[in-house]
Amino acid sequence: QKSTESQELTEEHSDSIQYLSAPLVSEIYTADPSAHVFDGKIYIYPSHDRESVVDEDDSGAQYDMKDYHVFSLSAPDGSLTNHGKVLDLSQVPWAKRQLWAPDAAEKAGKYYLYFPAKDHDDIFKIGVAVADNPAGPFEAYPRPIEGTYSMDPAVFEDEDGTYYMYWGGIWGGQLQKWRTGEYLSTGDAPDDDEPADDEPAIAPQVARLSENMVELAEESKDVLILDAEGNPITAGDHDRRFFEAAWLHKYKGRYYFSYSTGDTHKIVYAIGDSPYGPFTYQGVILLPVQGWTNHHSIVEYENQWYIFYHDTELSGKNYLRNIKLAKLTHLEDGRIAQIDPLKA
Ligand code: FUB
Repeated sequence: QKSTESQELTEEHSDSIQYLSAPLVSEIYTADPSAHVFDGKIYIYPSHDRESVVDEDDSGAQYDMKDYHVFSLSAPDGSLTNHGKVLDLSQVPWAKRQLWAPDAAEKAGKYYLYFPAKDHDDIFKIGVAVADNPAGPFEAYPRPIEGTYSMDPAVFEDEDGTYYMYWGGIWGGQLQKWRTGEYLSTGDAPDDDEPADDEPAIAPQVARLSENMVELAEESKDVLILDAEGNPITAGDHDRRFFEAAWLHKYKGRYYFSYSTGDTHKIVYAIGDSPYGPFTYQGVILLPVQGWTNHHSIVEYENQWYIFYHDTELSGKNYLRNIKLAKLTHLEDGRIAQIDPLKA
């Protein structure tokens, strides 16, 4: 995950950039913000970026995170509370490194933190930790959730009280190494094990969660993302294919699956009529931010929708990010108005 044209551009003109929003947190670096309304407040579950001695490489080893912190906002324009550290790598027996983008869910007064990490064989899996309070601290289960792999979990509660977990990320996120149903790696280049450009892109995964919230209730299924003609988006279509950062929200009875396009740096979305998809590609929600990664969540608070995202305004370094938020608008026809995070 190296510099790109957009990254170079924003660095070159960094004095003149006008950002859409200010960083929410400046005392530590934060990224990948998953926001939820719990108890009338907005709780944010971000990654905690830090300087690391690990060299940058194309698998993203420099994103070498070791713990999670939780924040809450009394309202989108209200005061921010830092609830401190809620889980440390040393408290997760199965995990070796890289605590990447987490998400959280509430059920029956318990709070669940879902998080990816590389296990002791350096294979990404997804774990879960539980708390009595949205601000933690969280206690991790001793093993990853069976049937999960890769990274970037996002949990969606449907109106009937069913919970679904979406996950996956290609390149450093290893999703391309699970195409046979087992981990199979033919090389260490980011795109080794990817399909040919004209084949369907690698699909993110979805599975219903069990009643107990700490297991999958079923084997995961591919999340199909189709173009307007009903054909799968292809692996070579880097402007539209799934890369990482899955998120699901529901608006007026329809399911909106949004994600990052990775090396083209956009947050895009597709709409479907079932939480399992298929989803039809619609367009761009968030144009490239400053920095290589783009990762978001979408949440409604008092009849207004918001997107939480990150950029690198505070550090200028891809792996030291800061979270932000902006208003998000659903248009009359159900499409989402495009947001430009760099308002020049
Ligand atoms: O924060 C580490 C990784 O960077 C996340 O898991 C990806 O979505 C990207 O934001």
